Amino acid sequence: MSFNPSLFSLTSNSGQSIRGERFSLAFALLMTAQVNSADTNAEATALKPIEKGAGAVRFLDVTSKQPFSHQYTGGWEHFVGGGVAAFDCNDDSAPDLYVAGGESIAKLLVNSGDKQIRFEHKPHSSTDLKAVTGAYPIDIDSDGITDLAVLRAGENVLLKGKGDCQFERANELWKYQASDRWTTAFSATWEPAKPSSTGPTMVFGNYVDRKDKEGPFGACDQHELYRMSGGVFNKPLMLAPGYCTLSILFSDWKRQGKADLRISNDRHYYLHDGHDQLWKMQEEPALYTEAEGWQSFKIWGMGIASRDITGNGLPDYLLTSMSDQKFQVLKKDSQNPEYTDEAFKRGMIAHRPYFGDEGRPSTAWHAQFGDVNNDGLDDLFIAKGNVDQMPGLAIKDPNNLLLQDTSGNFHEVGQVAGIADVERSRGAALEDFNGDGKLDLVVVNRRADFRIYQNVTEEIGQWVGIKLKQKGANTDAIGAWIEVKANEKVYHREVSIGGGHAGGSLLPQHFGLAETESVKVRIIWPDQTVGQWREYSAGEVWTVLK
Ligand SMILES: [Ca+2]
Ligand SMILES: [Ca+2]
Ligand SMILES: [Ca+2]
Ligand SMILES: [Ca+2]
Repeated sequence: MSFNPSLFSLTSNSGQSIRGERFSLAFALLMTAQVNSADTNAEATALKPIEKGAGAVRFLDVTSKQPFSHQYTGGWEHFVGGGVAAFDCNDDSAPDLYVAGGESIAKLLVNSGDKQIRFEHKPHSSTDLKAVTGAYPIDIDSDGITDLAVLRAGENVLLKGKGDCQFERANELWKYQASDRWTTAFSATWEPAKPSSTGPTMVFGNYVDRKDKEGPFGACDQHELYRMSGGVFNKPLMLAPGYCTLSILFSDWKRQGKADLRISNDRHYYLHDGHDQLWKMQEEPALYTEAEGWQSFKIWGMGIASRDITGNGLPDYLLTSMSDQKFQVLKKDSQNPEYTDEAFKRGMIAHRPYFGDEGRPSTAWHAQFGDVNNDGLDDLFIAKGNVDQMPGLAIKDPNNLLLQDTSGNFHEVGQVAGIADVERSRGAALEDFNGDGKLDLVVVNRRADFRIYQNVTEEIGQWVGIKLKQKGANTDAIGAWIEVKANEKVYHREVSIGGGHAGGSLLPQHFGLAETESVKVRIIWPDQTVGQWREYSAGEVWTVLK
């Protein structure tokens, strides 16, 4: 195993230092409206889209400037999926992409690194795979080069990164025994109970069992958990029952020093018996029960976004669905997985199109938090789109961009910000693709063009990027917590792999800072070692090493 020594110096990437005036958002007041919510009482209040002030947030659609086009295509097996992985495959700090194509080939898109965002398809037989539903970046063999877990309707593929955006199939090398399932979800962790382990614990979440002749309804497949020993994967342990998941996430929900596995499930196929699940990770994983505080709930679970929005140092979870989204916040001081749903209260419910004459509810997929105006408050992107032609749900279903205000409430700005695509969106990545400190956006669409939006917001705050690297196993410090002191508060950020809809990012963590010019940063590493507070200047990406 070789390691790139250049990773082990404290570096600041040459990100351009930008200065922004702090701007205050003049939010429109609430207007009363009727909302279809199973979880809220009849007296409902909907948030009016912002038209003033927040109009400062602007994205430019640069799709037509790209030397390629791409669509997520196919029949029933590709009604779901359509994820994108964002990571850096050639170590030039410009994030690259691997985009699912369904019946079309998946594409590795290499970033030019220019200020004007531009990706180029790098064709190769190892990456131009068909039947891909999604992908997640992960350094499986801890050699400092990011690998890919590629999810498919059919055999999943592990691609070993070779550097310079070259990949080779590694199922055989790592003895990864893939099955012929319909995989739609992925998450990975490094389990602390396995100190001698050099590899990740990976779970592939499977959707409907296509071989069940009684299916598809009530024919949800099981999930496969792989642990590594001696550099190769063991035979998978099956996690059952499965309830047709579309998103799973290893997350340390109560800061116990290890992650458990949250599974969001699609009630469309499990019909009666299913619900969302939380697996307690141990040698033989076990489901949290109602007696342990896990409250059973049923949604059309499509995606998970996690972030500490409430500021209590614990992760909160946004779960996408049809109609209402969920936003789960752990009950105060609870040691059990007991959550309160605050989606409605905080304006994150996003249950139907916010323009047009559609009265029908929305269908939501990938969701991701990120501070698009660098005012120190994380905002929320949600990809929307009809499954295919479901008549009970909106056909022209615009994607959401919800800006957070200082009270922790969210307000729709998708249309004025220029990201309100009404195509059938699925996966997405909200990341800084041109290194200017402004989060950009890419969106995968089913039977419509893959979209690339450059964040061109002019009035924008300061920012900092934090990237973690550690020696030995788990090079990207998955399971670490980053703490950033700025704006008289502490931001807590869990570093994880999983969630989203069929895709995720492995990139520096972006923090919006408003006017703050320098921050103090401390890392709680995956082994629970607590680092020192160190000062970093804003406007750059910093690598913190252990
Ligand atoms: Ca790159
Ligand atoms: Ca690797
Ligand atoms: Ca913000
Ligand atoms: Ca940018």
